[in-house]
Amino acid sequence: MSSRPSPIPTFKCVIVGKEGCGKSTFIHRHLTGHFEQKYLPTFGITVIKLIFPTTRGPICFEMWEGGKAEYVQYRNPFFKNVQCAIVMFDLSLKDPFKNFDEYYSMSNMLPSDILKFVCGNKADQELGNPSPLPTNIHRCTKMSVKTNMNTLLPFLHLSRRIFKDPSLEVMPRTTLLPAQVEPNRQERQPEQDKDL
Ligand SMILES: Nc1nc2c(ncn2[C@@H]2O[C@H](COP(=O)(O)OP(=O)(O)O)[C@@H](O)[C@H]2O)c(=O)[nH]1
Ligand SMILES: [Mg+2]
Repeated sequence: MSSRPSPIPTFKCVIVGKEGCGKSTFIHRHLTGHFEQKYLPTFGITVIKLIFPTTRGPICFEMWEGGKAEYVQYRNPFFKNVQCAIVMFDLSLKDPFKNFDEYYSMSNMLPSDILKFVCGNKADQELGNPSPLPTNIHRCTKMSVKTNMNTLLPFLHLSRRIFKDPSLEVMPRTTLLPAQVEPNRQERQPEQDKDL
């Protein structure tokens, strides 16, 4: 009797925010564990699946990122069947929440019950006196993709809400990298022979 592994629960998650705020770098950080210093603007729509191990089993976030033109259009495939959203601001700007309504009100294009996580990236470069949070937003988590501060929190928060389990824990994806394998004795033999 063959037991097929059950499919990993997968959720479509859009990431929105002004160009240059760090959306691609955030996804790349989770994908590779590295910080990308170069700015490579996103054109069109990119979709990358990120699978995280959690205490409730693996969860997959299908991350949708659009270039500037993509997510401002109404009724486009970007927002179709979306289940959660990460709204990102750039704290290194003089006025990080300029155009706040533009990004936050994308919720008008999303179902009202969508799960959202709002974050301010580039906290490592935050200016001394940031502008206050707009009144219709209650919490904006500071993050730095560069220093890896709070980068797992969006997925922790969203997974806890999805599974309705406030004690759920998410492990970083890098723990999925294969463990370093010690070569067995036979494989080591030629190396040792050389020393004889
Ligand atoms: N200082 C700093 N720079 C960052 C951080 N996150 C991203 N960046 C830089 O911001 C630039 C734009 O990032 P990118 O992810 O392409 O922005 P996107 O247009 O929102 O996708 C790149 O040069 C990144 O290296 C961060 O946390 N701190
Ligand atoms: Mg990008």
